[in-house]
Amino acid sequence: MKKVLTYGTYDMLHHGHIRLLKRARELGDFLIVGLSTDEFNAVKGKEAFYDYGTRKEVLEAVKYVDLVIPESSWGQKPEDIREHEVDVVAMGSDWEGSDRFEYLKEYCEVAYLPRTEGISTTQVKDELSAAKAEEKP
Ligand code: C2G
Repeated sequence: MKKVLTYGTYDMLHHGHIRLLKRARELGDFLIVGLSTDEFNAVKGKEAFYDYGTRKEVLEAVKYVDLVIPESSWGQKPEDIREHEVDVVAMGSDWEGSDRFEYLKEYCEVAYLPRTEGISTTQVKDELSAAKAEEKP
């Protein structure tokens, strides 16, 4: 069984996330998602709209996802790879060449998949708040 591992915040799930998960899953037979905890999001300088439990519940309902584990530090990846016998770490191309991932080539394959353009959680939040502001009399 070829096991794939990816990481992310996965807040306010959108089609960019779904396409990434679909393509990551297609690299093997089993997809694990290291889901950033609320505390780790703070380390990443991100604040998710939904808490970890809610984001995990949503991800576990996605047919491409086989297992969700917490991502609570940058450095846990080699241990995750060993513990779950991961063959490929797959990330969106915005991470291509990043020190956060390149070193993992010592442990397993690292694949970067093209990001879906024109969608991001930040963009959705901004557009919603702008629309709300326009509504106000
Ligand atoms: N993504 C994508 N297309 C988008 C938006 C996101 O392909 N339009 C991908 C990202 O490249 C990433 C995944 O979806 O691989 C999850 O994105 P985020 O939730 O923004 O995750 P990120 O903040 O990049 O966290 O240790 C790594 C980090 O936890 C990654």
